[in-house]
Amino acid sequence: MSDRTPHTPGFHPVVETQSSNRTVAREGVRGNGGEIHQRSEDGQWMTTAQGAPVSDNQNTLRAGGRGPSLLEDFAMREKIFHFDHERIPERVVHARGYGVHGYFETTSALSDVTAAHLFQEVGRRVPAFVRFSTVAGNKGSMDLARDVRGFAVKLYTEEGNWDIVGNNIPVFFIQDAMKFPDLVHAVKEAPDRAFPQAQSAHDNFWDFISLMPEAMHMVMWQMSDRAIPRSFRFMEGFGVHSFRFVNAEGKGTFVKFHWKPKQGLQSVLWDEAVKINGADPDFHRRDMWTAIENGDYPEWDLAVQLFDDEFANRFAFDILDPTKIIPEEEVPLQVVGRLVLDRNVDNFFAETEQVAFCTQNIVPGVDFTNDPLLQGRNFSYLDTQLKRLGSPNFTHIPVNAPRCPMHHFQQDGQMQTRGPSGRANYEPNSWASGGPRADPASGHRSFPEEIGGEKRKVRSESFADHYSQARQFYISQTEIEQRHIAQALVFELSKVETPEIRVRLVGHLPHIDETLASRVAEGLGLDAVPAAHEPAVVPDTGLPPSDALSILKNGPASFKGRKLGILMTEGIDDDLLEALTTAFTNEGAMVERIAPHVGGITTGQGKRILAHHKIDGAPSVLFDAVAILSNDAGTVQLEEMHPAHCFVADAVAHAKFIAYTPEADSLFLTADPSSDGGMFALTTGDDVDAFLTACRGLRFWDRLS
Ligand code: HDD
Repeated sequence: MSDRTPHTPGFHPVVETQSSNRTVAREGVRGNGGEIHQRSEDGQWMTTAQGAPVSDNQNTLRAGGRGPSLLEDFAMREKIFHFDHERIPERVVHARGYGVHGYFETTSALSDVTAAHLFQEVGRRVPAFVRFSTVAGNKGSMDLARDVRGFAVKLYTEEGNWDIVGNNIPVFFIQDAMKFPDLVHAVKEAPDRAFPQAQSAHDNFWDFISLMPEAMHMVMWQMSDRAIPRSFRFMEGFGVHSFRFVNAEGKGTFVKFHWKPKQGLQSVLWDEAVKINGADPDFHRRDMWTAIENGDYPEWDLAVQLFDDEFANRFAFDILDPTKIIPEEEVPLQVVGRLVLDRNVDNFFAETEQVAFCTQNIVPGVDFTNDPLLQGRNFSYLDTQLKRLGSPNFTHIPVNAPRCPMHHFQQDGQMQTRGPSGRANYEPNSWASGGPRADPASGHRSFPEEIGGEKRKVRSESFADHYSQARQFYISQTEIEQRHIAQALVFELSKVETPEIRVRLVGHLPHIDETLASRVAEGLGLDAVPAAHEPAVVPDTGLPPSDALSILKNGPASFKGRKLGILMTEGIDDDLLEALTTAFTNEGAMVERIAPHVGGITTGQGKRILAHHKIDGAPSVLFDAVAILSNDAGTVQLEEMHPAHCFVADAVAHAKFIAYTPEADSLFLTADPSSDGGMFALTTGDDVDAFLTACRGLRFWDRLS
């Protein structure tokens, strides 16, 4: 169609492009409304959704230049009609999310424990789609809310889609799915005032939680830095529940799934999170998009914990209780595969918004357990997909469609695109071309678990210990992380307006740790630590700490994939800037330049260097480490700029590693850079190495102690 002549002489229509428009369109032509039309390079002509060429995308058909619009303008009517129907219901939880394509590859065969095709031999590779999310916030909420992160993985295996719909925290708030609506109602905005959004720091949430001792283990994780990850790339994922692998002989083995980021673990400080939300509410999605566009593909190991009935019976907690972990020290992790994310979506709505994860999507060789939360989830997800996507045919949408052959007799329904062909649409039938038949040998078979017991609404007593593992998590943290948990609790409870709720919550903490309880009580201004609530069972205070539970003990080993921000001013030394940039780029880091103007600076050697950001829009919270390169004149200029002061003061307060030219010394109002082990004076390029080596660690925590 590209050789078609324009329908209106002298008038070039705006062209709808399918590419990501990285190049700017050429040639501007004035339309008859004065608007400027630019032809894109792909030369396509606009049509309606029915394929009819459109002659004018600016003016409705009307009777006379100043007359009424005519209903027969089918192009206008169709355009507005479609626009009016663009939204579908957002997810009731996990509404804000970001999806990425990739692949999963088996690195260690598991054919002895599972019949899953994927795990039969090393090197089997299947496409994957992963959606990361926050839980409580609405679709347009900010990325750095204190919240659990969803980590939902869809594996398009040769035997169907297998969804591991997990979180970045290995336990959950509640033990029974029946309470999920209450939990979600409590954490989301109150129904009368519709706030607070995307946060748990309010009365309803803590009212509910303080009445639910089973939530205390999860609350420790949620108040830890796990709930403010630096990026999706630096967090773990967990399948949470115990599942079952079933091998070809029908033997079952319990399994828990862990995604371990090769990038290491990293979180931000709460003060950073708050400021990032203002500076860049899309911080996490931008981070993922940019990393992948740069070819820096994030990767996770899939590790499994495998255990049998004998272990399940002797383990101190019930393996069906989703508020408990099995410490890695008790059942070691076995790495069996890797997940690599290497492709951004082409269209956010078609893929990320419409992807439909369902916990009940499993494949032969994988089975459920009786975890009451998992069983309830298996009911819930299909309903949600029907509500959101409007048709039982949501599996026809490409992101949801299996990549293996499908044969069944399901037919019709809204938006059906591939009904069965031929006469047979039922089974059994006696037609020669009678369609598919169930296959008892290779079809999915449930583990033949014997089930018995009285029909009762009841919770097993084996689920009754609510504090022991909360304590184990807390004592596994470094002193800095423990302090953060106390500070988070104080912050959240200080937002609670009802004093009784605050006191009720603190009444759980003595069972977890006395020091934590008194720190929080003190932070809230309580006269004393309230009396501890009567526990359902006496907690076991003897559980040993587990290093795997700490972020700081599992941080990144390099600065790869992290971001350096260089604040630069006019006339700085070219060689120094070059040396810094080269060293960090060679490390695999992202380097972004910030200047008083986005137009950049001219170096002392006369080279024009563009900036990525104007200082006002790029506070230091957006970077993992910062460098301040200025000469005397530049320092005077920065001293007059409030954002520059905040840039430096925040980098100091957030324990960041900081490099600086000696001339920038006077910008440090809250610290003495010459005596701070996390600050590095840069005079020549030779000084860069020590700074880079330090940056490979997470932060210079000594500054805060
Ligand atoms: Fe859920 C979405 C994870 C308990 C009901 N859940 C959803 C998503 C994740 C999780 C990651 C987003 C999927 C996506 O990106 O599209 N949910 C969990 C975990 C849970 C959990 C790890 C506990 C271990 N969920 C849970 C319960 C119920 C639900 C107990 C209901 C009884 N979850 C849903 C849902 C959602 C959902 C309402 C909303 C959007 C969707 O399913 O597709 O059905």
